Amino acid sequence: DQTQAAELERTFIAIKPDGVQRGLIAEIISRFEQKGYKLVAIKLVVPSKEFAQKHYHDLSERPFFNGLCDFLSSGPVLAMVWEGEGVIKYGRKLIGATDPQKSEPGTIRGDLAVVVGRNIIHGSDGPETAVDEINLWFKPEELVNYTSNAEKWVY
Ligand code: RTP
Repeated sequence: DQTQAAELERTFIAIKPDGVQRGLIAEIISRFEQKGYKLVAIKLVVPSKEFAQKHYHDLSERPFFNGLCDFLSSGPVLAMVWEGEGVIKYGRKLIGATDPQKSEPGTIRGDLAVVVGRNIIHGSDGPETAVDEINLWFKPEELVNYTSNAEKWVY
C-alpha cells in the first residue's frame, strides 16, 4: 500500500555547524515535519576532519574542499534521516539552491542563509548518495522503525 511505498525512500539531512550555532534546529526540523516527512534517525555529532572528507569525497578536487571540510568539522552537526515519498528530491526543494543568493524565498536557504559557504544545511542529492550518506553517518540500529500517527493522514 501507499504507506509501505513511502517507507522505501530515505534521505540524509544535516544541519551544519552554522545552522546549529544560529539556533535554527527547531525551524529546520519543523519544515520537514510539517511537510509530512517522518524522522527516523537523529543525533548531534562533531565530525572529525577525516570524516568530513569522507562525506564530501565527491568534491575533493574543488578549490573550496579543504575549507568546507574544516568548516563541517568545526562544531556540532545535527545528522538526520528523513523518510517519505519523494523525500530525496523534494527535500532538496525544501532546502533550496546551493547558493543562498539564488535560493527562492520560502526555501530553507532562501529564508535563512546568505552566502554559499554558510548555507546551514546539507541534503543527499540522489538515491545512491542517500544510501551512502546514511550508511556513513548512522549504524543500522540507529534507524528507528515505527508507525507515526500522521502517516495514515499524509498518505
Ligand atoms: P550540500 O551537498 O551541502 O547539500 O550542498 P549542495 O549539494 O547544494 O552543493 P555541492 O555542490 O554538493 O557543494 C557542497 C557544499 O560545498 C559548499 N560550497 N562552497 N564556491 C564555494 O565556496 C562553495 N560551493 C559549494 C556549500 O556549503 C555546499 O553546500
